Amino acid sequence: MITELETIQKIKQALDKARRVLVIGHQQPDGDALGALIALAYYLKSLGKDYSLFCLDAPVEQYQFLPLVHEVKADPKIFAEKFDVIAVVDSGDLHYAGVDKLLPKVNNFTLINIDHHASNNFFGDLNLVLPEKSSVSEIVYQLLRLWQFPINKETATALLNGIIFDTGFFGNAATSLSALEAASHLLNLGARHRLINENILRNKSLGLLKLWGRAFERLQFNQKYDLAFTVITQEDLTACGVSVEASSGISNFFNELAGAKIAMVLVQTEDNIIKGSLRTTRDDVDVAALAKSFGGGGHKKAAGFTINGRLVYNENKWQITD
Ligand SMILES: [Mn+2]
Repeated sequence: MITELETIQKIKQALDKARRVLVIGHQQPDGDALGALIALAYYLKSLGKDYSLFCLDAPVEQYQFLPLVHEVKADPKIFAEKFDVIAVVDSGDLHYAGVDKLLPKVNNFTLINIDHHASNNFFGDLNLVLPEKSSVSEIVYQLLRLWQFPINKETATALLNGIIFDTGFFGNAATSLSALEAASHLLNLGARHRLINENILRNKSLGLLKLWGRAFERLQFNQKYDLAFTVITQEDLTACGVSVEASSGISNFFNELAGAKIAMVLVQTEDNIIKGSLRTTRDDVDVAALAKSFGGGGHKKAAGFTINGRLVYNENKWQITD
């Protein structure tokens, strides 16, 4: 068994030796994946390495304030090029990363897996998987400290962004002493937390807030399952001018209802398709298992599923019909 410290040492050696490095975050990259990606980019830059950053989907508007985010490319053509080291961050497996079919078939590179998901399947040649960490950004922060990399303001901002994102502004169960310590040190190093707040919190459009209004209005509580749930119809999306993707953040909110263990939002995305998203902030609830029973999947605290059917309002309640 290779120890954690040996793994960290081997990752450093692989990066130090590499001529070309590709760093990958998961598809639809979130604040944590991008934070880790960007911090590793600054490290590689300091070594004078030739590196590329890839996510299957381009970073959305709210992350455009992050330094170096413009370097994150979404063009899979990059996989035609040769890399000595490919590092994947914040992804439990290569399918979740969105690159299982894109990675070169000839295994002439070192695959590094840095993650904090308990479900991680150790797909790398080197696997640094620390489920007790709040975020992969916190893990990268610790790597950079161990490697005595002088963390600049930009790197500090990227890493703090990841920690803030995955801890839900230091509010969810991932918030730990080590996350808070890392965050306070990053602030000390000049991380721009106001910029993060402005961009991650205060970035909602009028249409999106109106859509939330509709969803809040219909909020119901199922006492049998301690489930807070609501629905969004196609008419809602059209009337508010909001895309299905842009509506996705709303389910996190309903966990704030006292007594709710699970929050569920059902969105009618097409005539006969309903997408469900499930969230919990509790350690004793596994929404991935629940999503699986509907043919979906995800993480213990955030999961989703897709079913066929139509949402209809009937006799004072929302129902699903064929
Ligand atoms: Mn993460």
